[in-house]
Amino acid sequence: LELETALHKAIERNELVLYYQPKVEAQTGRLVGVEALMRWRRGETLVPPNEFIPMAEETGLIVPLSEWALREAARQAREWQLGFGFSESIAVNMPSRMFLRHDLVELIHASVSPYGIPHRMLLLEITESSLMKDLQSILPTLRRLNEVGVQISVDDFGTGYSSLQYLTELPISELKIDRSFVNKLGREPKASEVIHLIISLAQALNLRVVAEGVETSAQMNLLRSLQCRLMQGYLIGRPMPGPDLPAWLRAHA
Ligand code: G
Ligand code: G
Ligand code: NA
Repeated sequence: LELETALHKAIERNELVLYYQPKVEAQTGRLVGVEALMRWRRGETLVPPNEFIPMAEETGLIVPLSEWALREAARQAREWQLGFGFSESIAVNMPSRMFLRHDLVELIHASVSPYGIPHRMLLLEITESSLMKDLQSILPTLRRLNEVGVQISVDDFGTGYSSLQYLTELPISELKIDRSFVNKLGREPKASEVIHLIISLAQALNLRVVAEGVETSAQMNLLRSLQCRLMQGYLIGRPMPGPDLPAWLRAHA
């Protein structure tokens, strides 16, 4: 309960921060977007999301946290846009609870418009398991988001029992291969077969595919040979504070 009260106050006390992890094109290394990942600055410590997101989901605090993340990501995108012409996508993690709201499209509009960020630049990540669990209720919101140009990415793909029937009909843009598969690449023969299957599925459905959790160049090379187009992971870049992105870009070019 103490943690809950503290988190409640964290927003107004400016204790939340977003870190950003680059997502790049596998063949060229070119930046195609970033994913916003939340951190909580509590005194001297930077609390990782797995220590407060589950509690926030249980208590409903995830709603104000997600609203804050949308605004803050838009603000940061604007700062990068003015600073160095950033025009790539910015991904924000969204719990299914947010997609169950009828006013999500309006909320997004209110979050990005003050900063002049086009809806096209915004990508919302939803985990495969929460998407499939609440699909019927979420679908109308997904369609409205799609109409205004907001893109949807299915996170932790391969762990959540997607209905292939539904997948063909969903207004989504991207699948993110769960990092557990990437982690097993080169060690377990089946991992590369599963990844190959997800990539083929994505191609058939005309979706982008991203490998998450790429940590070694051996994994990167295997993923390239499997025709994986986009990658994210510690090898490419760790999640970093927004102001560090220009330096990462210079070092990475
Ligand atoms: O950043 P880190 O690797 O510690 O993230 C751990 C988990 O927390 C990931 O599954 C990530 O999706 C989730 N997470 C990180 N930031 C956010 C956020 O802003 N909102 C939500 N809902 N989940 C987040
Ligand atoms: O997709 P999801 O939101 O669950 O993933 C984001 C989480 O993965 C964050 O906690 C982030 O810090 C973490 N992460 C990002 N890249 C890597 C990586 O290369 N290896 C590992 N183990 N975790 C990573
Ligand atoms: Na994510």
